[in-house]
Amino acid sequence: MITLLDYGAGNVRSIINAFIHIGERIKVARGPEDIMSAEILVFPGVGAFGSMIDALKKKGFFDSLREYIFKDRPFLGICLGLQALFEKSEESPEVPGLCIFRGIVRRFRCDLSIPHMGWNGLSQRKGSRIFNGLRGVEKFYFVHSYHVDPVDSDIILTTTDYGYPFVSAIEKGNIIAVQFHPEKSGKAGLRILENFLSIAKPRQWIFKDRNTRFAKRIIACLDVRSNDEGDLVVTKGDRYDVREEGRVRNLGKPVSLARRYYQHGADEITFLNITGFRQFPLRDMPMLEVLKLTSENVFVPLTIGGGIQDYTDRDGRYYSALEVASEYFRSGADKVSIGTDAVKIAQDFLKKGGATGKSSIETISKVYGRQAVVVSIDPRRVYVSSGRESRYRLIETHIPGPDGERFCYYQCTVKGGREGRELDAITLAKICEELGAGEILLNCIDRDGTRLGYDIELIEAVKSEVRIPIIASSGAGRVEHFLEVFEKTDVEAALAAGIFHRNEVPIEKVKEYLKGKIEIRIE
Ligand code: 1PR
Repeated sequence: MITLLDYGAGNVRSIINAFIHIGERIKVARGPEDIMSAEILVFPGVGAFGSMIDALKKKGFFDSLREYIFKDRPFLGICLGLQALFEKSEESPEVPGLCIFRGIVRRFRCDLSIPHMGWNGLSQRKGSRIFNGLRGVEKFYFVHSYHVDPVDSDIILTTTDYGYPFVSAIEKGNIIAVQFHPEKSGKAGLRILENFLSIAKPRQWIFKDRNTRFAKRIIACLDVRSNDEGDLVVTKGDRYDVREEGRVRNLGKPVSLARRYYQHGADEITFLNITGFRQFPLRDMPMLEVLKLTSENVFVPLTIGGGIQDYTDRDGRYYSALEVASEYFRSGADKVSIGTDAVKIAQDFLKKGGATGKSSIETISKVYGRQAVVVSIDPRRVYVSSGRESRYRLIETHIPGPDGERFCYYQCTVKGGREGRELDAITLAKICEELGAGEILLNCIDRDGTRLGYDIELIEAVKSEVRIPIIASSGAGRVEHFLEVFEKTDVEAALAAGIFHRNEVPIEKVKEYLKGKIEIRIE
């Protein structure tokens, strides 16, 4: 029986599901006594270092966890569960860690996008049972802005390259801790969990010493809403219009499509509840159910968007965006995506001349970490006649407007493109980054569903202004479009919907085509 330490800050459902999937029984530690009586303890940390340590102390876990680990009892730490073992973190310098190992947790200092979010390899420094049965080509899912820097190099199990080599796993006696998320790393990650439990397995040297390479991600997006019969379906718009002959297009069921994409090698799945802005999303229980069911069998990151904002219900009860997001995380989401509310927040920011500390972006990223907050932008191209004087960020375009205009900006919209706002996409992205967003999902209404390829000008313009990862979205029609967006821009991920749903270009075909041209994850 595995005991899981849950201090209440994130998606522990995934790790529970992963262990259940490999046939293990798991119980959640309710108090310090459960830690001391554990046969095997798993600590999947998420969020920010300081709030994690505070939560461990408040719940009475801190001292028993130290005692358990000092006794060299079987332990697996994941992500912050690795970082917690060290003396302190640059993320919260005033908060001491568990001090099991000497060393500190440092913020990445490199020119690449931070967080380090996506699939990367491992390079072993010593043999370990946890790599038994792997081939050495596998990649694992990372999502973090800080990494450990141990004083004692003997504990280092693997390093990974991101700007420079950083320590991505440690092992000492019965203590193993990894920076990546095995529960989100597909079949290879499940194998690591199995190996961790097989104490008797021989030590293997699979990931030979070498530089690791960060992969570009291919993301499948499922726009979900109720159809005219009231069933929750995956739909797909043409420039955001999801109706055909007056009826909502039905392209399949969310859970089974997500499973199919996982099997086909999707690096991530995104669900967008596209009518979520209309009603209180927590009343929309089917979306929570979709997440719960999906996370039982899909072991790559799951993002959910739609309706994430503060809300007061008919009885006057107020729900914060943080509460809404928490419910999604508890149901299996790894990230939440904020659309309409992000535009409102950015407009308030400009009006008031700064942050309030109260917005959904700030409150959710403070508790769950910035990597858990995606901002979904729904921009529409607006042409202007001259490149001079504008309150919007203009782009000189190679695709002239109807009257030969050579300049345009990308207007932000809300409510699924139904209403435009006086704000451009570049300004929105920059403000959201400043407020704590960890990633931008960059759609484009003009390209959505057209199969004409991604809007490279839009993507380049936004990418050059922010440091957080960008997911290019809207317009993929052929495998070549994925290559184009990765060659012409520095985006970290490309998302598509229609071509996957209609099976016109399956994910395997995209990966087959990109293999050898672009670094990608191959299972
Ligand atoms: O505003 O916080 O409630 O979030 C609503 C979310 O739903 C937003 O992320 C918004 O992008 C999305 N949304 C709202 N209405 C629509 C619609 O289509 N009518 N979907 C919509 C937007 C855009 C992409 C799409 C790509 C790829 N979908 O996610 O999947 O364009 O499509 P393609 O590969 O077929 O071209 P809030």
